Amino acid sequence: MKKHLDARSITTMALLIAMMVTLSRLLGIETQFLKVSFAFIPEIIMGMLFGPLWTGVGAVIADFIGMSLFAKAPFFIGFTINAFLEGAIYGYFFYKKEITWKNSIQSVLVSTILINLILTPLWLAMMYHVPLNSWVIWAPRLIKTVIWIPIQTAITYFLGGVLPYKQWIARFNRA
Ligand code: FOL
Repeated sequence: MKKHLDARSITTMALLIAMMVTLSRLLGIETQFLKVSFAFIPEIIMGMLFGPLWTGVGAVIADFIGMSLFAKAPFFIGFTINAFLEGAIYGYFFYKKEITWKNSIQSVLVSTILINLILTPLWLAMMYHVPLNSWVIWAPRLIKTVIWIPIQTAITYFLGGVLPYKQWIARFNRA
């Protein structure tokens, strides 16, 4: 893993963070109990280029920027933890790796189970003082999960086909 980031890496990170903020806060759907967005796309690219630690850090920065510019709810630290873990998951599965059906499915399942089905229900119950078994937490979430797993898996896999990641990795390793 990179110990420090050079100027080109910082510029690339900044661009990907800006894309994450835009996709999640401006082009995403957000209700009190559910979020749907395509912010995972720049996040996967970050994971391929920079690995788990830096992608986690980048996702945390995107959370801070998004919350300071476009907050629709009070800040809650649990979602910052989610952001770090989701970034770390994409870095773990895609850093300097070819995107295959296998790691696409694995990354989607691990992030969905850990973040969307375990941690987020806990944070929402704590934040809104509703019981953890409340239908307002689970009904929209289970519907989203069933629809979203195939969509996110397919987008992740096809991203692997269109991104010139071998050139990127060669270029970033030379620097
Ligand atoms: N606090 C912080 N730090 N960041 C936030 O984005 C944030 N957002 C809210 C409140 N405090 C915050 C607004 N409420 C979900 C739903 C509502 C919500 C926050 C999160 C939610 O369902 N999140 C899912 C989906 C995330 C995704 O796919 O982008 C999650 O697993 O975190």
